[in-house]
Amino acid sequence: MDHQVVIIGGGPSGLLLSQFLNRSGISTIILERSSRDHVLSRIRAGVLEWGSVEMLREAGVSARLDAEGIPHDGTLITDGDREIHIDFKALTGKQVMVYGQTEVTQDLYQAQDAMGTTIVHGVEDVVIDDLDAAEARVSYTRDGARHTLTCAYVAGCDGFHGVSRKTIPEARRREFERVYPFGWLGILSRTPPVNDELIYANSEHGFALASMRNPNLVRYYVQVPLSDRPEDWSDDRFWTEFKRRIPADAAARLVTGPSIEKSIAPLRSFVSEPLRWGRMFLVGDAAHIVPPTGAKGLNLAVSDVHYLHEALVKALKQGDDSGIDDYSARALDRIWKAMRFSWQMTMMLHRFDDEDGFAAQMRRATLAHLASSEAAQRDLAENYVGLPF
Ligand code: RFL
Ligand code: PHB
Repeated sequence: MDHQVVIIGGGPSGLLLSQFLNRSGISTIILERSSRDHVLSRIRAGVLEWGSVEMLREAGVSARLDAEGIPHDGTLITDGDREIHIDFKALTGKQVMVYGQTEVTQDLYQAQDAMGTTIVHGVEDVVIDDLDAAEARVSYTRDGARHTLTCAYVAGCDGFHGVSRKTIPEARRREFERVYPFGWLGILSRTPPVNDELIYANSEHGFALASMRNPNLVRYYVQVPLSDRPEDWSDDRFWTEFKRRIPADAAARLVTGPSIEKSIAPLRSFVSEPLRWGRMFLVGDAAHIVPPTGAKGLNLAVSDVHYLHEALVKALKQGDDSGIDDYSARALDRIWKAMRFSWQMTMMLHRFDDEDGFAAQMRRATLAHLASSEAAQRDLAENYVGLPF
């Protein structure tokens, strides 16, 4: 057998799984379609649950995270000029950490290099076979040559558009999906954050989010129609729209500047079951997508890795298959709770152009209840800081 575990995809899921497995003495190879520079150029997530921070510490990749990450004790949810402060620390005793996915990925690549693990970039046409045989087979093309590897297990960490999930016969997969009628336009700008904490803003003009990466780099978003393209949004148009959606006191102190990145992401909820198919396991975005409103995508990838690492160590080191038999059910239990939370946050905070009067009143009442009920705030805080693994 060439490797104990072949990992398809070198994003956060694949890298973190490889990091844990190699530290446990299990041999891996990562097959990644893109270049390292391309993987590191994706902006994406910004908020880590404390459980994710602890996982990264356990993986030995937290030196920079501990030095440069910004712990947040709470967040602001706003509805026009009404401000609802959700105090995570007081309500749950926990915090979250603001630290970009790009940084997490960079730290993981560096740690993998230091350990001397194998990461092959530029692979094409990955085909996964023999998942019900004694050894699984993974073939791929690189620089025009075809290669085949044998392994005990395959980890499908290749994101929503990867090949792993599609290797499971369609008739044996169950997919659940909700596509939302809008996207998020995000910009990065070298300006100071408008607020110490994130602002999730509902307004009559639609949703906006004020996030950050460091004291002089912000990540701001506005809800846009799915038909919009980044070229439709000049910086001026973005700032004008963003200001209209956040509370007036925040808009008055907002510092604007040129954007250094601008992109649009559609919003989707998606789960594919099961997460195990013979010798293959799905991890992270390969199996599930959440709308970014709850900041759960990367954090779910981390909890999947937690469950799968534990299961693979049991199977490969102790000959005990109970962990791999339970992986799908165990991970899905937590995934569905995060799905529910992300859906609820998305429904509560966005403008739905086609919504009827009743739906609009439900959204208003949800926000009014959140403003006046500590129990509702605690429920939100408990989910936002992350449910236990
Ligand atoms: P990734 O990051 O998509 O990585 C998959 C990797 O697999 C490679 N690949 C293949 N390799 C070989 N063969 C193939 N056939 C392949 N097909 C694909 C790809 O090149 C890629 O490198 O999935 P992974 O590792 O599961 O990580 C998931 C996270 O990236 C994702 O959940 C988060 O970014 C989601 N997300 C957020 N999550 C949070 O926890 N907190 C946040 O604040 C947050 N904000 C966000 C987000 C995602 C966003 N977008 C753009 C979707 C904000 C946004 C705007
Ligand atoms: C981000 O900083 O990119 C970010 C933060 C919180 C979210 C989504 C994205 O809910």
